[in-house]
Amino acid sequence: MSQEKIMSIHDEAEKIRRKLDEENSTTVSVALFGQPGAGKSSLINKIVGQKVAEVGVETDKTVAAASYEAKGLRFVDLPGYGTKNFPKESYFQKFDIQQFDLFLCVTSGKLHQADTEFFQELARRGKVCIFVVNKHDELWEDGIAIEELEQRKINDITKHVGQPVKVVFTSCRNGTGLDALSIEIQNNLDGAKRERWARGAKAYSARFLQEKKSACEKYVSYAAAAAAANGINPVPGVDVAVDISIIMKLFKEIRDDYGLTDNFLTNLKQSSIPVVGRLANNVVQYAAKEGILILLKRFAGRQAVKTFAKYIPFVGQAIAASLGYAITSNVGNSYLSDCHELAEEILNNKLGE
Ligand SMILES: Nc1nc2c(ncn2[C@@H]2O[C@H](COP(=O)(O)OP(=O)(O)OP(=O)(O)O)[C@@H](O)[C@H]2O)c(=O)[nH]1
Ligand SMILES: [Mg+2]
Repeated sequence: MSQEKIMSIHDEAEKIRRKLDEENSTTVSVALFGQPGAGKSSLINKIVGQKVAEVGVETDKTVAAASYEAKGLRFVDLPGYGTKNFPKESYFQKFDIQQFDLFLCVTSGKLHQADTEFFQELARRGKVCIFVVNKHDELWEDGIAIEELEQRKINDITKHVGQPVKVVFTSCRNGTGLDALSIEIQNNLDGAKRERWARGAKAYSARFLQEKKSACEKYVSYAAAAAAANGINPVPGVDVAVDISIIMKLFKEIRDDYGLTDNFLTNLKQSSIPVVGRLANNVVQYAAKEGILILLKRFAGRQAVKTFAKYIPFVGQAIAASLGYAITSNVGNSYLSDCHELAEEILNNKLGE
């Protein structure tokens, strides 16, 4: 390899490591507010697809906001606006309201005055707030169509807040509106945060799964480049070394993004649906170092290597042209593909953890 080429790989390696760090430190911050029992904790769990918040017990927010973080998504359950402990005058500063990417006002009954006032303050400061009417499954009145009941809710909220607002109806019980809510949140984010949301939030539709895959592909290209640039483990069968620990970490993150926990995978391996069992087996097997070596060997032997040309500007010319990157990016995308297909089967067959 020429001196010049070695230099540019070195520079690009530095850059790609910084990019990977940057990507890993991107967080989406969502704040929730609304009356006790409206379903804020339940919604957080549904959105992220993990039990992070306790449901059915009043979340203690008498001394502080309750904060939960998973997969680069941060949810903060705010205490009541303008109470004795948290007066209006100091509320915005106390909870650093300006830092949040967006707000969810969660209701299940009537909108309360404190929520209306807080919303109006947010609107004045140009912050995005989505109204979530939860417990849609309980919305019922004899002889009145559901559309009419929904419209009444929307009218009631509009009347209270004095302006047209975005309203999403959800049910944590039967899943109604969870996809719509997640997409509405995503539509209000840009750039890296948008991708972070697609990766971290649970997919309730094929469309969202596809968004997840695109966001993961970009991440795969970064990690594959870093793994190729940081060559320490020899790849069997070729004169190339890559960093397996980076690949291992990448695989773990892809599994997390698709909600494939160890427990869930163990259950899926026993599935009566053959393709589910096979994919779950792959996902578990390739997670370990021995499995990664099998994949590396498989792709080292390939003649034609598929690389993602659109990521070359991020990855760098010299790294993108290297054999190490061809192998690591193929290995990464093959793992992503297994996780994605498995997630599609889970969604289509309504398999729960
Ligand atoms: N029927 C129905 N019940 C729900 C729904 N979402 C939540 N619940 C129930 O409503 C109760 C309160 O839910 P939480 O998620 O704890 O409500 P919260 O807003 O976090 O309450 P606080 O922490 O007290 O502010 C629990 O018993 C939930 O099981 C829903 O969509 N439909
Ligand atoms: Mg709660």
